[in-house]
Formats: sequence, C-alpha cells, structure tokens
Amino acid sequence: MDFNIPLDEWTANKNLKKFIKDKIDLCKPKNVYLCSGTKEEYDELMNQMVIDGKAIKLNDQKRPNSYFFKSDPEDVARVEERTFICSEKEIDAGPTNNWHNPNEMKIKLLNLFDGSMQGRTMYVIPFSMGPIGSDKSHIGIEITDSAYVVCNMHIMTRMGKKVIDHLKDEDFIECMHSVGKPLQENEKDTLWPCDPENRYIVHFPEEKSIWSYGSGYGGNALLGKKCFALRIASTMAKKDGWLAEHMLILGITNPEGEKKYFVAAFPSACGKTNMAMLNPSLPGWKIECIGDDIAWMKISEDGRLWAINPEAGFFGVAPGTSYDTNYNAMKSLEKNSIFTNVALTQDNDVWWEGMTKNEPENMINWLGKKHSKEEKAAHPNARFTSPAHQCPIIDKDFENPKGVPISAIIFGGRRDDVVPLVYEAFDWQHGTFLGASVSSQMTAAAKGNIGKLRHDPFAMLPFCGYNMADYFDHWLGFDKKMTSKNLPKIFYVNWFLKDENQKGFIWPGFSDNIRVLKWMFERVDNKVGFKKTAIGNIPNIEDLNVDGLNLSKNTLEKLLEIDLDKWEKEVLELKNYFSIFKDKLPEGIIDQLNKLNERVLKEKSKRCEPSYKE
Ligand code: SAT
Ligand code: MN
Repeated sequence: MDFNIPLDEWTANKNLKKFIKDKIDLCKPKNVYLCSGTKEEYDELMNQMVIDGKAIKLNDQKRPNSYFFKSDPEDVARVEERTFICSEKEIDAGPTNNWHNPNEMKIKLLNLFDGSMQGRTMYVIPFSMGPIGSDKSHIGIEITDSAYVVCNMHIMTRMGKKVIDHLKDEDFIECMHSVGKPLQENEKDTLWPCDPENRYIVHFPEEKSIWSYGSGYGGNALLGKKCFALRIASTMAKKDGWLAEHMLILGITNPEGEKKYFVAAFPSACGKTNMAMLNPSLPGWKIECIGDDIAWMKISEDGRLWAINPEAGFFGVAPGTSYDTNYNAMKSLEKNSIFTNVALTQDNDVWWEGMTKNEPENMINWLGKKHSKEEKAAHPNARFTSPAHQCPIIDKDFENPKGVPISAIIFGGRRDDVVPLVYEAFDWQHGTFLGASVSSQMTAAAKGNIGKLRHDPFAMLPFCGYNMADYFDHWLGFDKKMTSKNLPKIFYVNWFLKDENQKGFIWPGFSDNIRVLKWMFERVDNKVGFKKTAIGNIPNIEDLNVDGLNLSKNTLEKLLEIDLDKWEKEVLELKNYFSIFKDKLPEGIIDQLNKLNERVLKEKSKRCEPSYKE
C-alpha cells in the first residue's frame, strides 16, 4: 500500500496502527494519506479539488482563500431516518432513536465498506474535540475517502500531527466514513460522490465507534460533530458524570466589567448562532462567543460546572445570515471559509437569501443553473464552514483547556403563544423538567408541517446517544455533584411570541435579547427580584429594561402573560408526549409535571374565587 509517510514514522500507537491496517484491508483504497493538519496540506487538497472540478476558488479579492462546493441535490442535510444507535439492548436506544441489532448492523456495514474506497485515497484524520491536552477534551480518528471532509475537519477541529503527538497510548473514538462510491479502473469520479439510497449513520455506543456511509454532507460526514461530540459523547458523559450538550456558550459582561458565562439549548431555527454572537443593543453590555453549537461540561474541583466548546469552527446555516442579523458571523466568514450549496455571483463570490436586500444579477444557483427569481438561489440548508478564531468577538478563553465556569443554563423554543418571553426555574429539578419540556413550532427549515409543535427535549432529540429517559435521569441527579451555592440557574425563553392576529413578532429579538440576558445576569447575583407564577419565576415588569423599544403596556403584559387555560392544555400536551417513555420516565419528571398541574389548577381556582364576599 502506498502511504504519503510511513505509518511507523507517523504513530507508535499500536491500536491506531491496527485500526488503520484493518480498515485498509476492508476498504481497499488506492493509497493512504496520513494527515498532518498543516496549511500546506489544506491548500494542496483544495487545489486538487479545484483541478478536479469539485470546488471553485472564490474571488481572492473579495473572499480570500475560500471555496465553493455544491453537493449532490440528494445529499444536502443530516438524515435522521438513516441514523442509528446500535446499543446491545434496544431499550438503551429508547423511543426517540432508531435502533438496530449491532451484530446485524455490523454485517451490513462490513458488506458496504468492503472495497468502498477502491480507486480512492483513504485519509486518516487524527482530531481532538476540545483544546489538545485539556482534561475535558477527547480524541477521535476519522478515516474517510473525502478530501472535502478532510478540509472541513481542518476548520472544525484541532487536527493532524499535533494530535498524534499527544495521543501516545491513549484511546480514541473510531470514526469510519466513506462516501460509498468506489471507482472502477478508468471510471471518472462524479463531482460530489455519494450513495443516497444506502446512507447509514451508525453509532455503536458500547464500543464507542461511528460508521457513516453514503453521504458527504455536514453532520453525516464530519464525524467529530453530532456523531461524536453529541451522540457518543453523551453516552460517555452519562457513564463518567459529565454533560455533552447541544448548547451554545457565551460570555456576558455588564457595564461594571463583571463577567459570567451562559450556555443555551434551542431546537433548530431558533437563532442559536445569532444568540452565540449577539451584538447587544444595551450600551455598556458585551457578549463574547465560546461556541455556537456544542458544549462539553464537567465539574471541577471547585464544585462548579465548567464548559468547553469541543469544536474549532462554525458550520452555520448561511441563508438569513447578514451583516444586520449576525454581523459577527459575517465577519467570521470573510476569508478562509468553505461554502456549500450557496449561490455563486458573477464575480465569483457567494450569496444567499437574506444576505443583502437586493439580489445580485446573473447568479448561478446552488444546483449550478442560472438563477431565476422563481427558485431559491441557495439551498435553505446551505452552510459556511469558518474558523472560530475569525469571529471578532471570540472569547479570550476559547482555547483555555480549563474551559469557562457556567452561571446559567437557558432553554428555549419557538412558540407563537403560551410560553412567556422568559421565566426562571424554581430549582434544578424544575430546570431539568424545563429542559425535558423543550418544544418548538416548525418552520420551513425543517421537514414537516409549518407551525406544528415538535417536542425536542434539551434540543437533543436527534443527538442523544442513549435512552432519553435515562438522559433525563442523568440531569435530574446532576445537581448532587455540584456545590449548591454554585449551581447554575436555569431559565426558559421564547423570542417568538406573536400578537393576537398572529401577524408580527411582538418581541424585537436579535440584539434586544440582551435585555433578557441582563435580567438573567442580575438574577444570578440576586440583584433583581421576580414574580412567582404557576410555571416559574418571571421578571417584575420594571426590572426588564425596555428603554427605547416603544413597547406598549399591553405588549409588555402579553410578553410576560401566563394564560392558565393554555397552560392547562400544555400540561396535557406534555403528559401525552412523555408517555412515549413508558415506565422509563423518571419519577422526578412525573413529579414536576404533577406539581406544575397542581400549581396551574390552584392559580385558576384563585382566579375563579369571587373577589369580594357578600
Ligand atoms: O449537518 S450538521 O449536523 O452538522 C448541522 C445540523 O444539522 O445541525
Ligand atoms: Mn446544532
């Protein structure tokens, strides 16, 4: 076998050498490339893809060192229905995951991977999720036949020789990936090889391995992201007493210079990346970004929860991103970035719906055709891959191996009504219940009926690698591991309330969300009070800074309204949803649901009492 460098020179790790040799025997590649992680490597791979017609180099004056890719139109997003958790026991995957018998699945995969890299290069990518050497980081080895994956991993992870040097005898997560398109002799490659009919994104939690076949796209192929950092890591976290969460991490500094870190979990299409990079509208307040998608949190000796972002880049949705909606994301993607399924302008730059008010003339759409006004120029799930350090507000502790201490945990969803702008959990158990209750109305960005409610506990629905009921249990008991004075406070937010006629949003959102973060910041220090309600603690109206927003008293009341009739229905809705977990549903969740029900009914009965006695 032809290697770019001798395997023995590259690593002395016996397990790693065996892993690579076994996979060569299985996949039968033309040659093997052991990644160094250098800029030269990245440039060479990109150059070759440009020569092969798979990538277009963008205008260097406008967007230096950046590349455009268009995928196969059938391979544009994660494929949840083709994603499997192959735990030994079916019950350990739970009702929210697709389970398959691990032995049968292995046989299926071995068949698919047998010879799958014929005629191709097999790349070996050592990568660290989290700063190299941090006690919170973990190492993976991805084997792939896609140079596009290698280049994306260059941006999204710390990868290459430095990880190998660190690995020594340590363990690593085995990540196998093939686009599933072996090449016969003299067969010409397609521009985006994949096998949409045979996609499998498979996780073996007990042996901590990932096998992904048939897709070259995002979370299906960049195995460090959702597959490792969430699905496999969540099972590791459960076992070893930490948290692997689908959460952004931000730093918030008040005008007095005091700083705190918050994490937040939202289902898709709730503006998570925008919040991670928020540009505050309140003078003197500052937001800094640690991460926009994933948080790994462990308890340190001080009894506090500390978080790192396991990723090194942003893999963000392009459409809707503009200098107005997310200035810092736009700055992050000004150079050294990869764009997938966006539109190409006539001067070789990128464009997507929402980037500018007016559409540039003569664009090529994501399908490679001349753009016409009737069609979308960019695919709604078009993505940018950009280095995190290019974000103008990247936090100074982004690379800190210790991570950052977390003061508050925020959950949220998109709801026209029912859920107020913000409320605080009574305690950790109640906060866990809020996480378990996360639901969001669907937008056009997801498959399904627009407006329909989708339950997405902790925004982890497609990402929890084990039985979600056991995950609730892990959270319910997690407070015991921390010292009580340092427990993060837990909040729930809804930026998406609409007026009675369901027309516009009544909260301005975006930069003005700082006003809600400010209240939370001050709640953490008990500097402001709250009003106790049946569902949780809401702000006293005077504590919510709405200066300059021109909100009517009516609107303000609506933002913080708890409609008890609607909450009675909400309790039933939740009860119905939680029934999918059958007898696995932890007592703690049942208890919280019952208490919520009692509080709502009690409040309602108070409301019905005559306000005067005859
Ligand atoms: O494709 S990714 O999983 O990386 C992004 C997403 O779908 O959330
Ligand atoms: Mn995500």
